[in-house]
Amino acid sequence: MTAPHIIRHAAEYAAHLLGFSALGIAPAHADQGERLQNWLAEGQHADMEWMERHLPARLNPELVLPGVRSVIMLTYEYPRHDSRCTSGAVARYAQGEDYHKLLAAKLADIDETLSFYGGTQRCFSDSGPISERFFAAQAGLGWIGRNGLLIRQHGGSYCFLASILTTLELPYDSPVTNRCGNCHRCEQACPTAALKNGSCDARRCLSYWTIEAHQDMPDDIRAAQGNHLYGCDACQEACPWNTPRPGAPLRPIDPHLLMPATFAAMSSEKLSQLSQQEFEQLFAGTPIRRIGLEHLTANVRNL
Ligand code: B12
Ligand code: SF4
Ligand code: SF4
Repeated sequence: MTAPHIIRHAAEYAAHLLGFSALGIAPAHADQGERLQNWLAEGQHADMEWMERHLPARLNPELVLPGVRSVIMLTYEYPRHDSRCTSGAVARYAQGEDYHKLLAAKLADIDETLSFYGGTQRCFSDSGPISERFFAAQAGLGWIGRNGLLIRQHGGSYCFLASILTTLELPYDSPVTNRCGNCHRCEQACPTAALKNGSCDARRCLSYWTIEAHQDMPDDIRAAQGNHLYGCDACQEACPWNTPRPGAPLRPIDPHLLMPATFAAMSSEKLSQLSQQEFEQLFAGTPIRRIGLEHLTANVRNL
């Protein structure tokens, strides 16, 4: 049988070659506490009812992968630069191609490597019933900030998280110290006061209202929408850990995640008048395609 640290090394090597910026490992049965249940009980998930359905699996990874022992957590950088285009602000994570697809292909390669060592895996990136921020923190990749996001001391929060549940027993990492200190900048910067007690209330979050919601935006949220066309980065822009530090290593950004020039230069007038065919052509294979033309034009009209 191959020694666990050799398997870990093989996974790290594969992850590095595939462009992931860091890898950490947590025990699959780490105690998640009651934060998620409380958040759901308070209705903070708004109309994302799938979150209630996922609860048993979220709390018990055994239901997702019988025999699971370890959760490998990975970070993948997305663009850090200013997210405004001509028509409004698009969240940095959503500017280019759909990351679900991009990362699924990469995760499948690591899955194959681990299978070679006798593991059975399930892989996700924002696509499955697993608390990705919780496991990323347990795996020592960063801490959960007051904006609810996973923050790295040397890299901030502008990254996707991806997870691999595996039946292999691997060497585990330890959580790192929370470095938010007395800072509350994210809470102060949130346009809708959605942040409290270290988590975000989706009922007030612009990311929810401009992407996930299947209901009309309430007037008080609409009044605070500002130039947010799709998603919101305000609580990340305010975070000092997202300011590049002198001497910090430059992290290359996958060109697939950059915004195409045709979209970047498009006016809000043009965007609000797109035909279905033009919408499909412009946004095929991007996260924006997911919300559909009607939701996008409603967002544009509020700008
Ligand atoms: C639902 C969801 C949303 C919803 C709800 C947001 C929310 N409050 O979680 C909406 C649509 C609003 C949303 C918005 C955004 N999201 Co989102 N979202 C998710 C999703 C699918 C589930 C999150 C969830 O379960 N939330 C409920 C809360 C209660 O659970 P949790 O955040 O996992 O919290 C756990 C831990 O944080 C832990 N915990 C927290 N504090 C503490 C303290 C202690 C002591 C302990 C023990 C545990 C603990 O307890 C919780 C339960 O396990 C995850 C992917 C995933 N499967 O995890 C992506 C995810 C969290 N989203 C992500 C992103 C990028 C965003 C946005 C930045 C997008 C944007 N620019 O518009 C915003 C940021 C909003 C914010 N400030 O949180 C990334 C975060 C990457 C990162 N660096 O952290 C994720 C991980 C997707 C991914 N794979 O990359 N999101
Ligand atoms: S994403 Fe925007 S609206 Fe949501 S919590 Fe962060 S700053 Fe507030
Ligand atoms: S802005 Fe301040 S409080 Fe908020 S996550 Fe960043 S360091 Fe923590």
